[in-house]
Amino acid sequence: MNKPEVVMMGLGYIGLPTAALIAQNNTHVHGVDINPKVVETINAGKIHIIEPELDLAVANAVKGGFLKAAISPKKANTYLIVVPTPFKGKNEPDISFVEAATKAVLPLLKENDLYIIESTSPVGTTEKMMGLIYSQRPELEGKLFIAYCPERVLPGNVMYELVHNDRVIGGVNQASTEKAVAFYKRFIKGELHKTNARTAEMCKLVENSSRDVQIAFANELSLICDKADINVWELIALANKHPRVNILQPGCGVGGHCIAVDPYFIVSDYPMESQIIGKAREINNYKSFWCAEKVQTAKLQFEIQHGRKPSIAIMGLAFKPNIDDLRESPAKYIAQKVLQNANNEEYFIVEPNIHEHKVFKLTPYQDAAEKGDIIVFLVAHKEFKTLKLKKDKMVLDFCGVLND
Ligand code: SAJ
Repeated sequence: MNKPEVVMMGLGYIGLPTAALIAQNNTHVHGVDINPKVVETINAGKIHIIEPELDLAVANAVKGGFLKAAISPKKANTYLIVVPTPFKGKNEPDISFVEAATKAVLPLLKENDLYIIESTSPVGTTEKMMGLIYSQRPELEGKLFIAYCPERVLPGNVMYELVHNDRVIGGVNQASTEKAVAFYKRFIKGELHKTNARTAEMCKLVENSSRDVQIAFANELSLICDKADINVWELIALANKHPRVNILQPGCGVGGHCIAVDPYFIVSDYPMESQIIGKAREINNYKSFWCAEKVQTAKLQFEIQHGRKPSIAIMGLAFKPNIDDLRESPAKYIAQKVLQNANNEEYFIVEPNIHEHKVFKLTPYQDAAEKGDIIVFLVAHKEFKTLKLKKDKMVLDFCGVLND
């Protein structure tokens, strides 16, 4: 391959699609991942994650010679850091992957290079990495372009949103912002909004926190309505007829690797100020616990009414409707909790988007709905909306499947 123009540090859910997009535009990308299996898969023109249209994009980019993966970086002009930022200790962001990726590219940097972080990061991370770079390479001080540009793509629609979503781009100075904007302009059709690095970092955290807070409001309403004997979905639909009200949908909790995580990045740095953001996390976590308790109560009620143990259909394991992603899934957590409390009842576990699971024995959704005495809807998958349930079923609908 020609000398790469771009080094992509991290070939995961965001790094790989972004690398493929850049490569599709006839730009040589050297992708780096610490996992040799991932590197091998990509160099064979294949992918290790599930995302529509990504397989073709990667296959073409590799075949065309514009994308090559390796376990270590090479000299280039632009370095993108797209690695995970997990938790450590009690909900504190862990930027050690960002730091490790930065240390790996540090020796390769030269005057006029562009260094961009895309990983979701606590406010101040870009400045911190700039400090790290210049402490090791003092001769480059002020001669690099350094910026932060968060991704905003929705899993399942990544290839479209990568190109068409607006982006927020914040440099550590004006020149860095301009340089980063010029870079993204080559691949992105959405508008590119200029700001500084700290605001761009906070913007990403605030976008996901805002959604978390709004979902917490809907989940709180569902708890209130359960006590008040009101159908929460009907209530929300009616309230949303107001021209300035737009309440989201309650569910069995909030999952995924972004919305249930990013708010903690704010709470851990600004604990006194972020009261609503912190409380929203608590409410959304509590909702999953509450759902599991409701199943327990329903089991006891059934036994008292019918003089026998019920069979229970658990409908859905994914973290949101119509996907096969089970990571950080509240539905999976509830299923596990319900099974921990099992007392010789029969269980049917359903997830129409996956064929098999190493822990759960899966049952086709029609069979489970037919055989279960208690039907617990955890995820509003489209298949469940087609079910015609018999009248004698005890139904716990935590995600509004029956209210569409
Ligand atoms: N959920 C509800 N009720 C709702 C909407 C969602 O309970 O009304 C639940 C879902 O079931 C799921 C969770 O929230 O468990 C999150 O799902 P989601 O579809 O809201 O978001 P994600 O996690 O798939 O993607 C989010 C997006 N952020 C925003 O919409 C602000 C996406 O644009 C980000 O790029 C992504 O996080 C990310 O990577 O940060």
